[in-house]
Amino acid sequence: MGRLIVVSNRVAPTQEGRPAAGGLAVGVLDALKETGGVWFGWSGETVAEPAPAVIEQQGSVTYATVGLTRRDYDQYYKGFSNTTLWPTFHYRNDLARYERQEYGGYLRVNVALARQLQPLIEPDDIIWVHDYHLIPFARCLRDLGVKNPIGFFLHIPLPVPEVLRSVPPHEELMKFMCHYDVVGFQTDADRQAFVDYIERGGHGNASEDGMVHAWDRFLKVGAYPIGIYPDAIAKASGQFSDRKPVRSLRDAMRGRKLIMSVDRLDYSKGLAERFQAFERLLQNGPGWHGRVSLLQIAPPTRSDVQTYQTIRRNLEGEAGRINGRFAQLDWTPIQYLNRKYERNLLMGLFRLADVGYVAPLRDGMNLVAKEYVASQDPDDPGVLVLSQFAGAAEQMPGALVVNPYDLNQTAEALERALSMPLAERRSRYEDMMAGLRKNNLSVWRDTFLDDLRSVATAASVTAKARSAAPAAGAPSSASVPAPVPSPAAKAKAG
Ligand code: GDG
Repeated sequence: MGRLIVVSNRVAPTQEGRPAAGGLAVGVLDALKETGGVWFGWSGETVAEPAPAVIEQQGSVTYATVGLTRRDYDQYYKGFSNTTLWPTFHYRNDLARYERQEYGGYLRVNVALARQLQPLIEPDDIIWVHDYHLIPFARCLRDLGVKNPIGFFLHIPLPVPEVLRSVPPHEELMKFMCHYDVVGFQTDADRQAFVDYIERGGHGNASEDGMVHAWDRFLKVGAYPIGIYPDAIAKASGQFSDRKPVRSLRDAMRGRKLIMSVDRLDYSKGLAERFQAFERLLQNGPGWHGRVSLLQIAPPTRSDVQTYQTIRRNLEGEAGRINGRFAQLDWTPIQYLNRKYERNLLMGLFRLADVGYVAPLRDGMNLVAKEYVASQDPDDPGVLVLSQFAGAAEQMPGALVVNPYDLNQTAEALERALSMPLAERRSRYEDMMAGLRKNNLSVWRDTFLDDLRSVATAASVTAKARSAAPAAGAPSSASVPAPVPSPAAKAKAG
């Protein structure tokens, strides 16, 4: 088996060989260790001049990181990736801005990163590219003559074609996607959005086995919902439930109920609506005054992007207003904390919470929903209230699913969760844990990589059959993906 090369915008910072724990980091690092390989991407540093990749070997894994110049960072990362693609893909066209120059920077950085990776690629490697920052990456590698199998996974939603078309270079971006051998989405709805774009735009068609033929390319397209390791999280939450910060919070609650949310501070997470639905609970149910608190942990991200500064100010205003309206001398309804906590401690805090409140306005998957459930005490589990617009809603039948724009419905779900009898809580928890175990993080990774390997094998078998018997007997392209020459090879052939 060849090595795995993972490419992501950020390479998770390593600490004695262990990256910061998050879905992508944990999942891909395991696979990298098994097969050996390379993790390539931005170091997170801005540099005065572009420089060759910094290579660091840890066991069988090579970390290769590069810095970005200020201009690259502004145009590629802050600009097109996070001010055009991120808001639009989360259905916030109102917050999106498109600048042609920034798109130019996005393409330039993709080309530059591909050039830096290319010398590290060996013939048997397979390459797995992650997320919206790197949509053109396969095309850039193909232009450099790279023939290895290349897969792409989009961690965020793909919007329906009508919304996607508001990004001016939408067609070029979708064409770039077709240069991958396998394209993976979080949910079936995202996969369908891609197929609709291709088919309704007259760019190609999809067959039932998940193969898409578009712009002279064949690729496999599928839904690969990202998971977690629920048993590892359950263990950590049990161990941390007695740590001092968790004990202090338990003592401070003095028997009150706790609703808990953890999100990066991002407008896609619907934090203002979340506060307002909690306000509605207090407004409609005076019996809850002094008996329930909302703990919102929201570490700031992308704080140099204007819209993130605005949302931060708004939320501070909302939390202050609601607390001002309802607080009593010995009770603060909303505890809003703008800081990051250690991961295992978060899991311990989740275990203490009666309700996990996960209400994004749009989310590719949302790992917090899964982590909250996995952290629960099986004998006395809490209840998950989950937005219908999180990818996780397709997978978590035991959650109370809400429309986060409907404040009354969300407030009613919170009330129901806070009052739910133990037997129902247990049964919902068990259903969800079974699903989390069945579709854990290894399943996500292995299903994707198996598909990438088999599409690549099918393509190479077809190529060999064609070169052995070019006139007759080659399998039909309807059943076996045809190898498609890279743009570089096409140019040579033409
Ligand atoms: C993207 C997609 C998709 C949060 N606060 C702290 C902390 N976290 C951890 C959580 C969780 C992760 O960060 C957040 O993951 P999410 O899935 O909830 O959301 P995004 O960051 O937007 O991730 C998303 C994901 O990619 C994976 O494909 O699910 O839809 O948007 O693991 O626990 N971790 C620590 N301290 C914190 O304060 N240590």
